Amino acid sequence: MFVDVAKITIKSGNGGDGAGSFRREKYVPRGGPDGGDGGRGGDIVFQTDPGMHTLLDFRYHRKYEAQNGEPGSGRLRQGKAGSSLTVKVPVGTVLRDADTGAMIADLNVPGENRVILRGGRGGWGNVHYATPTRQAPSFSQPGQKTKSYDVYLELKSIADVGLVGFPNVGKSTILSMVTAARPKIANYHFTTLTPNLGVAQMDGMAFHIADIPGLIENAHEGAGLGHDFLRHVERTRMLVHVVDVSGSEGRDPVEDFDLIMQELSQYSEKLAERPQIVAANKTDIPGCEENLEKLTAHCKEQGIDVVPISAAANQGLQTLMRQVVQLLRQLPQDDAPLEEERPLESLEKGDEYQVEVRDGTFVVTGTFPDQLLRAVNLEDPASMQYFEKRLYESGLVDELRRLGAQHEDTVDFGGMEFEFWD
Ligand SMILES: Nc1nc2c(ncn2[C@@H]2O[C@H](COP(=O)(O)OP(=O)(O)OP(=O)(O)O)[C@@H](O)[C@H]2O)c(=O)[nH]1
Ligand SMILES: [Mg+2]
Repeated sequence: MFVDVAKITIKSGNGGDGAGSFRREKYVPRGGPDGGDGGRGGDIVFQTDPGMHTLLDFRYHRKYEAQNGEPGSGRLRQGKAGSSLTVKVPVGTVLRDADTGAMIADLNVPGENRVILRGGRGGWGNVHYATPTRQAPSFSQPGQKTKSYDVYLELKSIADVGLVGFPNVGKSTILSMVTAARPKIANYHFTTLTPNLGVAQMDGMAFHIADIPGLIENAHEGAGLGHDFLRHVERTRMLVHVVDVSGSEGRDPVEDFDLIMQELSQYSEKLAERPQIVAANKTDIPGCEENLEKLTAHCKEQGIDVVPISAAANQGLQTLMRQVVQLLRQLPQDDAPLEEERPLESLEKGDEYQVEVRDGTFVVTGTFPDQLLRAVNLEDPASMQYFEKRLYESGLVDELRRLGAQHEDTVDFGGMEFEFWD
């Protein structure tokens, strides 16, 4: 089975808690605080592996969690950092946020490493909280707890050349003649159900060719198998558009050409504008001359070259491949991301907030409340003091005052309600 989409859950490691311990020495009844910091949690890293070609592994293994940082301990001992987890994916994998559909990363460079989620910060041990007035703070900071995210993986194969055309026109036959690939070939529609990839060599150049299932009218709306697989040619540098000029199925080659172009442009304008060469196939069948002439004239108007071939009889394939190489040599390698990348919430930036007044309640949203709430223990009075300190430091208290908040007004802080004391 060919798997080219998968959904997995990823989570970076929690930060380890800071320690709240006190020095113990002979003859010193109560030493100062000596609790060490917690270790930072491990990151989630994605790495492209040129040896991988499917997302099959992700069918069976769906949860990816990096290690948590260890808590700090007495005598200023720092907790061990959690190990990062590296997730290997095929080159050409696109990551999407399953909730929003936004593209997180387009991993199209072989061997690249990308940190997708950062581990949580380790909490501070109580040694950091020793102040002149609080010589023996019982408060230590919990490690930052990380969230887990559902992400989609989509594989967009990277090939230099994509074979497109109606079903049964001979796409797989071409691939089998010019590369070592052995795709299934048969005289019926939708013989090819999953993309095939092969490597061709010509004039000292090696390049990848992708053969996808045949397209039909309305493929862009999901008809046939077309739409799902167009993503495999989305990233190709050029197309070989295969047209059956024998008219064997009562079809008109010029109409076929136009219909496929329409499908391509409805899927993506960029794809339709990709440089292409038309392979007029099945020229061994008698009576195709008129069709060939019409198609050649039609394509010439659009500046597209037509190469007559017979894939089954191995005629014209060398000329076709030679023209492909000539075109490829002129085309730049384009590894720009397909869309704008939007990283998942960054744990480093936890200080953004917005305040809105709704029915007399001051509603605070953003990464600041989210992350502060995750880092404090609301039942511990010392932790609450720290919480309050952060509210002042962040400027939120001033902002609430500026917006007219008064003593005992209700504040909704990231979902938690409290009364404003001023
Ligand atoms: N006469 C003739 N038949 C050909 C030629 N090329 C391919 N065929 C035949 O056409 C049929 C379809 O070929 P395939 O290569 O499977 O076509 P395809 O475009 O990959 O088809 P799908 O995978 O269904 O989209 C097979 O029976 C081939 O033997 C050719 O040049 N001449
Ligand atoms: Mg095929």
